[in-house]
Amino acid sequence: MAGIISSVKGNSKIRLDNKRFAIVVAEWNEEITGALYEGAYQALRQLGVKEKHIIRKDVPGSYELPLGAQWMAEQKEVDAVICLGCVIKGDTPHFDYICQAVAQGIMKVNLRFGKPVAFGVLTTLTRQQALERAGGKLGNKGEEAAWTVVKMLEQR
Ligand code: RBF
Repeated sequence: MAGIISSVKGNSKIRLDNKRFAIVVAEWNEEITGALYEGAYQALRQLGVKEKHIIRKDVPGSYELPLGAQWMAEQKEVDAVICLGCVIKGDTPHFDYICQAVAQGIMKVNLRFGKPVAFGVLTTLTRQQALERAGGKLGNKGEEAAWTVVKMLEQR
């Protein structure tokens, strides 16, 4: 596993049994986003996060993730948010608009609330590429998004 999050994998430097996480999940391509959710949820549980401290919020599509994340981040008790979505390139320029808006929207929520908000959004050319990253041969990006917010809470 490349990158900074490898150090979080499996255990954390801080206590997580008193931390609360929100996972915002886009319903578009739900076969993929459901698998990303499983990855994120299991990663948090494995790190010692209590079941009752993981809140799931569903939104229609990835474009709605920033607002869903904002609703979660504005709740005082929520320590970090994980956004999960899957945008697959179609035949029209929609892909670019959605990806741009979601990436920038999620970044704004990070900075506005000063809480980690992970961009666990697959932006792929094909469904196959998405499956490979949602529990397939390239791992599970939902799991990695969970490790990322934990890593950020450790840095604080
Ligand atoms: N949402 C996704 O999460 N993934 C997609 O691949 C996706 N493709 C879309 C393609 C088109 C042509 C449209 C109109 C919407 C798509 N959406 C997708 C939904 C989008 O995120 C949002 O829910 C809607 O645009 C309503 O705001």
